Amino acid sequence: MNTHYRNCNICEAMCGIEIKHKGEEIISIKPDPKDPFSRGHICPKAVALQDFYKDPDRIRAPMKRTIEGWQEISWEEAFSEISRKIRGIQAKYGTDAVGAYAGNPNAHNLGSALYLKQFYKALGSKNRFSSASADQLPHHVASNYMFGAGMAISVPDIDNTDYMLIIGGNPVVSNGSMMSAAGAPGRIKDIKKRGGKVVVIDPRKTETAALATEHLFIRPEKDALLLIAMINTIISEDLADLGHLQNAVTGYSEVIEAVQGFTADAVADATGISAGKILEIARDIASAPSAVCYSRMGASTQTFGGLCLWLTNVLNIITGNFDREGGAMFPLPALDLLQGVPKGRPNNFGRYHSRISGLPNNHSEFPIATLAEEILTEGEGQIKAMFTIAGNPVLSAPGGDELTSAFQSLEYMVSVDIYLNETTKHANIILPATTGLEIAHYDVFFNSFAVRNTAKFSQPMFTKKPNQKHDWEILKALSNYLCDREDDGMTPEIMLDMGLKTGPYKDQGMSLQKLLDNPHGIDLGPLKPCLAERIKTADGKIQLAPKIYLNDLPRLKNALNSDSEVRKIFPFAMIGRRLARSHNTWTQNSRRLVKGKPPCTLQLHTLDANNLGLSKGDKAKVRSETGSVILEVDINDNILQGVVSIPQGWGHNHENTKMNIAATQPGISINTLTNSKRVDPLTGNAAFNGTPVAIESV
Ligand SMILES: Nc1nc2c(c(=O)[nH]1)N[C@H]1C(S)=C(S)[C@@H](COP(=O)(O)OP(=O)(O)OC[C@H]3O[C@@H](n4cnc5c(=O)[nH]c(N)nc54)[C@H](O)[C@@H]3O)O[C@H]1N2
Ligand SMILES: Nc1nc2c(c(=O)[nH]1)N[C@H]1C(S)=C(S)[C@@H](COP(=O)(O)OP(=O)(O)OC[C@H]3O[C@@H](n4cnc5c(=O)[nH]c(N)nc54)[C@H](O)[C@@H]3O)O[C@H]1N2
Ligand code: SF4
Ligand SMILES: [Mo]
Repeated sequence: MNTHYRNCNICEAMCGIEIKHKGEEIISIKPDPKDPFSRGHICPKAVALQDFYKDPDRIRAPMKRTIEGWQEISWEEAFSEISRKIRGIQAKYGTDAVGAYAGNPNAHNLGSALYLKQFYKALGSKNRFSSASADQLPHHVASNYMFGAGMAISVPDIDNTDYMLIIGGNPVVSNGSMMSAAGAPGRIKDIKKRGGKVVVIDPRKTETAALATEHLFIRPEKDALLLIAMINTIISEDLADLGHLQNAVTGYSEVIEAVQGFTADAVADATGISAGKILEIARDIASAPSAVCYSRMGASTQTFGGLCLWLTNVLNIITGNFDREGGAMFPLPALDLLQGVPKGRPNNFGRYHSRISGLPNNHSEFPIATLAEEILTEGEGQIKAMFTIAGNPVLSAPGGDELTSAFQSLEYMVSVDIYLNETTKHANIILPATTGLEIAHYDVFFNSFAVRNTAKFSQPMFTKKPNQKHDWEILKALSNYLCDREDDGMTPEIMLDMGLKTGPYKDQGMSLQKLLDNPHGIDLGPLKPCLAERIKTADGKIQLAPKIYLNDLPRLKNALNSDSEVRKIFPFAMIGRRLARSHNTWTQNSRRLVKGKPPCTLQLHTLDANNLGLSKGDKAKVRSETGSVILEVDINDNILQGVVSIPQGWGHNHENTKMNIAATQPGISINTLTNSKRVDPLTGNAAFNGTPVAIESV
């Protein structure tokens, strides 16, 4: 029997796992109590890593779509055809005629994280997209404007705080996002054990709300109003205290000006939270020994995502809860993405705008909400060919169904993926990657968003088969073929080693070898104040009041008034939810994760169900401006009246796909109902939350 230690790389939590195996046979997958970050926590998905490894539905050789169906081809044949077709299309229509979409697993894969850049450079197209704009783009934009770098993300010091306000995040299920916090439930319980408070603001009484000191229902998309009213209260009651940040901030007087009029009384009706409660939370935050406001998906994937993330930072800063223990802090990872970023680098946000909807480009990417129209709308600059790399936008993008016709209309498409699914079935060639247990792993991104500084390298547990390629090998080969050049002999391990040896812990001898010598990982300690070194603005100060946010405030003022016309036809506000036993759209092919009661239900309030004549076990039709679906109802009082919820990541019932286990519990895709025209106009991020829908019984 052998024991292998590694990190689970499915979600952001970076849990340490211990795998007992006899050769290829896995005996057990358990938490690794010696992992300094996760300290013995895992979730059911880690155990499923073996299912993805063995999955008979997984693609294991390059496949080409022909009139007789899918045919296996050699890697050489695949790369030659792809480079020929792509260069042909670029010669005919221009380099930007080939688009690329990179999905969530790229961020969880050492090789992809390091090699995507090279691939994009070889492709040379401005039409790049990723799941970030269906997710955390407002976080990056706020960091960009306020701290001078999109990757300068502050995370809650959850292990030391006395007061945590969670707005639109469900870390008990997600295990933390833009806040890697393996074992989040325990960390939240510990706040209460220390005598602290946890307050959750969410239209649903979530699993996190159940552990909190207090939960307050909020009407979807009204969080920016709540935040600005709290800031208004703190300023007008003279409770603001920049403390150690006194000389580290510019723009405070503009903030004082900007929040005028947004009083607790003024926002109470719109938010659904009483003025008294708003005053109470604001005063509690201001008076707690330490406090942190943490806003996540609920706050970022909505029409006010940009403002929400700006105001969250402002709240933490003006109460002095920034860059100090128990507040919002910058991690200092061993491989540092901020290394080499010069202070005062020009902000490229909005340097280009998308051709059809004029959405801003951030970090060389356009928002995913605009992809379908960029493919479907004829004219100069139209996208004619696509790469999808570890992404399933047909199920994950807003208005995802549009992408079915969009992908069908392409002249050529390539997918780098492990499954034949709703997206990859449109490809001409699928290039299959290794995954999970076959790859070497180091978390390039999530150590930058983690609540404790640690470092860990996982070696591949199984050697890949001779005909298999890692994601990075595929990306590198594509780049080399496109540029007609030889292999440079580089590997992710070499790049990682160089990064570690020149990174923040170089004086402690940090290197790949050091990580290999410590298979459980290395503890680099709790988060420490480091603003002066991490901030990248030209004057070295936090920019508290960037113009783009101030200019968006008249729109927020309008949100105080009653809802739009569309609510008359579509009276309910739809939100999504995440489930403990699935990760986005791709883990549903593990039998152990999908067994049991179908999870893809419509959650609605008892009184709404009564009014609609719906009872337990009934099916309801949900209609939006873009489509309709039918699904079973789940009636309870854990959701605000007027709000309904559907899980994201489901809908595996499509023809010509091959995820056989997933198809036994297909569910529906929430993104049949979401609308690609619904975005946060400031950042271009998808606005899933609050999608207007109508419900009827069937
Ligand atoms: N309505 C609604 N929509 C949402 C969300 C929501 O909350 N509500 N959430 C959004 C969020 S936060 C995100 S991150 C996105 C995710 O959006 P996507 O990234 O587009 O979706 P995933 O399900 O993560 O897709 C992963 C794809 O990669 C493949 N894959 C898995 N592992 C590997 C691997 O190791 N290598 C390769 N090459 N391929 C692999 C899978 O087969 C699948 O096709 O969805 C967004 N969509
Ligand atoms: N088990 C599991 N874990 C995951 C994932 C998964 O699919 N499954 N996906 C991973 C990914 S890619 C991500 S990005 C993270 C996301 O991590 P989280 O953001 O923690 O997860 P969500 O469940 O999307 O939480 C969003 C919360 O916002 C609430 N909400 C919706 N609309 C609003 C609103 O308008 N205002 C407020 N205040 N709240 C609102 C929802 O009810 C929900 O509770 O999770 C990661 N972890
Ligand atoms: S919480 Fe995330 S990283 Fe931890 S075991 Fe589950 S899926 Fe893996
Ligand atoms: Mo995400």
